[in-house]
Amino acid sequence: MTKVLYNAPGWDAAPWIEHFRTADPSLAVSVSTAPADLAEAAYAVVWRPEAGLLGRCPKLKAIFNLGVGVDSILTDQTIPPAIPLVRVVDPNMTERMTEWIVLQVLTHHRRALRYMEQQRARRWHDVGNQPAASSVAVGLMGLGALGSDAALKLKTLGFKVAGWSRTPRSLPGIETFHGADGLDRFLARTEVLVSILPLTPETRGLIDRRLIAKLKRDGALGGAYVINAGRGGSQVTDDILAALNDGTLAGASLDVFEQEPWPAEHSIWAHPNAVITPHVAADSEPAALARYIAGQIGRHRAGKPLENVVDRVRGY
Ligand code: NDP
Ligand code: OXD
Repeated sequence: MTKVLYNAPGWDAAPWIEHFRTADPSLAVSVSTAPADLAEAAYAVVWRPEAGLLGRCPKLKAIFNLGVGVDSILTDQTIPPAIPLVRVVDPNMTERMTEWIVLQVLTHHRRALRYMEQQRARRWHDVGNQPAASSVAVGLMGLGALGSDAALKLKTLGFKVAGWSRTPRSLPGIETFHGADGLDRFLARTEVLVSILPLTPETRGLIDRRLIAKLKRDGALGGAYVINAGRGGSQVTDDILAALNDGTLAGASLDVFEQEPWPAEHSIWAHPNAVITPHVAADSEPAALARYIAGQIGRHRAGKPLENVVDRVRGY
């Protein structure tokens, strides 16, 4: 049996353990953090693990994140740098994220918030200005596993799609920009900004008042919109709220926040042009991710290289 430590504070361990058993019965997955169990763990499967825990597992060969973003693990200085950290790249996760992003883009494009409000007031009124998707410029910050899938599906719906990444990327039918030099040109052509960036020192606080002011406000939609499903640390929520209040932004959809749960007393919850969801854009599904991780452990035991290993210097 191969000993695997499971640590995901706040999550129900039972379905994960059951799906790991189904995916590979030779994996003995345990939640025990007793010193004797930590001493024998060969692999760890974790989501926002207890600080310092992984540093107490001397036989660890690899760490598997049970979600995509690894920012909360990279802050733990006790993890030996030589242990590979693997992130999730799986169609199950990618498709969920694309659903959320497309839902938010269409919500603002088709004025769904206005129509829902009118429905509650039993008001029959065409709010007008229904531009074709082909005249609306959507821009994705982050063209990785998640951003590139959403970009291509938004393109299929007809939107004018562009993407911005750290290094040059090329995707069919998508205008691409990269690096600090490409950012202003990317923002100037973008009406609906979608961020699906990892949280790194470079992306922290990026979506602030100055960046928002650079978005295109005279496009087909007649205003600018911000959608963020990457990490809350990349946005300044108070700046987004101020921009919604003064009209610099016509709408926003936020799934992630600097602090989670986001405080109930913050005014953005009640803003009529904001959609707030509680970090649920793409949930980790135990069956799919246990299959993915068990497959990776199988590769590793067979002497093959692990896939989707995080570059700790780059931070994602
Ligand atoms: P990837 O690592 O595949 O892609 C990251 C993308 O961001 C790459 O295109 C990368 O550029 C770009 N990027 C990173 N740093 C910069 C920078 N400084 N400037 C410009 N571009 C940058 O990640 P995924 O697509 O798999 O996931 C992205 C993030 O989504 C996760 O890190 C996580 O935070 C978030 N997430 C949120 C979920 C939710 O439910 N809200 C669920 C799952 C993920 P390059 O291509 O040049 O490397
Ligand atoms: C994340 C995730 O990285 O839910 O946010 O996977």
